[in-house]
Amino acid sequence: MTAAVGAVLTLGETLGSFRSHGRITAGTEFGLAVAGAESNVAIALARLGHPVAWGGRVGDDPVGRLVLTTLRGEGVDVTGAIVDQTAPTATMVVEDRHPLPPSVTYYRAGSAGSRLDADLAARAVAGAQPRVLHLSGITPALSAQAAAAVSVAIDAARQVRGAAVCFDVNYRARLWNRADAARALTPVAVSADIVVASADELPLVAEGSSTEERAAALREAGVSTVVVKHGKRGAESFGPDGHVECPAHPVTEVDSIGAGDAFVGGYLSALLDGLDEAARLRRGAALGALAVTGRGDWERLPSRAELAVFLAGAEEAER
Ligand code: KDG
Repeated sequence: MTAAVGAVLTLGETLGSFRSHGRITAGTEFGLAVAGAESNVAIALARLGHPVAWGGRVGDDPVGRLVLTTLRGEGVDVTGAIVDQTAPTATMVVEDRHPLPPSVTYYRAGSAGSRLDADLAARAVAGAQPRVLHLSGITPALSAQAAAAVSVAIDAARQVRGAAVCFDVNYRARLWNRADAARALTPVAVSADIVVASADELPLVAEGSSTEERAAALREAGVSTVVVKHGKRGAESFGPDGHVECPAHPVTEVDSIGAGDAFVGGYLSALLDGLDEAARLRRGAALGALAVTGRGDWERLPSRAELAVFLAGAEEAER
């Protein structure tokens, strides 16, 4: 099987996520799920019917097999993925500390995913000829090799006519410090077409004393659109359509992890559908809202039909 040409391509590390039922003590039960910022975006797009491929490395172990079967089952093309015979699939433990936010511990040093390499990246881009290449700032935090693969992927995407590069800053304080992240991520951000960040991530990749100034600095450096996520307060963007704002959907939040990736999936879906910036933000906000209504990063993401039901505000059971 070959990758779907013209699809969205995303590269990164996908992990086994062990989510505790309550605080962690002896005997606490865990649910195993599949997580990873880039594959969350891929699943969001696949559920909305877009052809999408994920590339990365998993170990030859049960969690690696779960990652691949889950992504395949969600309709994500994984032909560009490699099963590494000598490194394990990364895992993370998510401690449910309700009513406090969850706490995440990563087990990914030396993982298969951290061995993402330039060869895989170049081949995945050449095979997919993507309309959109989506990358996140998590990957360069994993290893020098993974950071180089990100640059190679962007260079390769530049050879694909009409391809857009989307970069979500996704700073993870448990992987590196802000100074190292800023040094590594700024060159990536300025070589992207779309930069997505929360307001507190934006200073990592742009100079300025306000969101407006930082967005302007990125646009002067060549970025077409800067999208700023404000969580429960919605999102805004700065781009060819000027300054566009969008409120969040009020929903009851169960689990906020994955909301940002869901937002990106919705935003890119509307972009691929040829919709304007306001509609891109609206679809992003809708997916972000739906993602937080249940446990797991992506399990609550909608199909097209479910998205329509949500946007119509339906309250009655369908029966
Ligand atoms: O955005 C959700 C991700 O944070 C989660 O799925 C795991 O990729 C992950 C990470 O590095 O935090």
